[in-house]
Amino acid sequence: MTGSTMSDASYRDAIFSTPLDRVARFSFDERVVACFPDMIRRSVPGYGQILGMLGLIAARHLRHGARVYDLGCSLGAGGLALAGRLAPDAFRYTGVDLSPAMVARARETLAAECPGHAMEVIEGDIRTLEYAPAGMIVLNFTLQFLPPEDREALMTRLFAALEPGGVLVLSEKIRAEDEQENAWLVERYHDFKRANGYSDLEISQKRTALENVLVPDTLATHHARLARAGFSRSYTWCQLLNFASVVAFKSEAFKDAAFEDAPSTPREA
Ligand code: GEK
Repeated sequence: MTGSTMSDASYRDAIFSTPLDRVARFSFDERVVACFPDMIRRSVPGYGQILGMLGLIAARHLRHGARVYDLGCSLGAGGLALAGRLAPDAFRYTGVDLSPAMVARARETLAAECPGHAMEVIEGDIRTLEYAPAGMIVLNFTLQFLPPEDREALMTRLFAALEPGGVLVLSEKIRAEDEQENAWLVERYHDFKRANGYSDLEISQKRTALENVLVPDTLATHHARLARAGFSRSYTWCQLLNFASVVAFKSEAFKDAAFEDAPSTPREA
């Protein structure tokens, strides 16, 4: 890793700063890629802390040399965070993203910033990807962009891909069950965005663009879905306003047919 960060090459997010006749659905295109590090840092409470914890969680739970999937990796910030904390032989990183513009920039960044680590980025849909066995799977603010009806099938496939003892980190924008609580969290979230330099116009136009594109679940829905997919335990380890991160474990003892069919990955001492 060098001392520089991705934000060096990033522009300030001004996508929704002027009034638009018709606010288009949000998409991860060239314009978003150009300002993405600035956008996500100013829009997602706890984003930097959650990235920082990925390395610490991996250091505790990842089998030495195992694969780490970063699904919806955008510009590869998860890979940078892991490479900043773990030795080159500690893991193999596979980032996956649907946006060609994101994938191109992620490949460039990871090659430049961590040339000694095994880092690959695949352009593809995380719903249909053929997964190899993995020790850790990260979904950092990605599941929320899948149609709700596709979420359970993905979790079941990810559980099958995880090695026994593997860990999944799921960070999401969430919705509170209680309407009043939810309204309070959303209002304070808008305060957070204002404090980070977004105008009321930007906040409301971005909200319109994300309507039906980003559909948040409640934490209860996430934990129940993880349990149905087979995860023995899941904990909410971080919540800041209406954003949270959950860690879920595939117990050591658990073996399922999908894993036994997969190529063997011997454990190291
Ligand atoms: C970070 N994790 O910086 N398949 C693959 N990628 C997808 C799919 C899909 N079906 N749907 C959406 N994406 C990153 C931030 S951003 C979160 C993740 C945000 C991708 C999409 O192209 C985008 O790059 C990413 O998921 C979501 O830690 O912008 O709020």
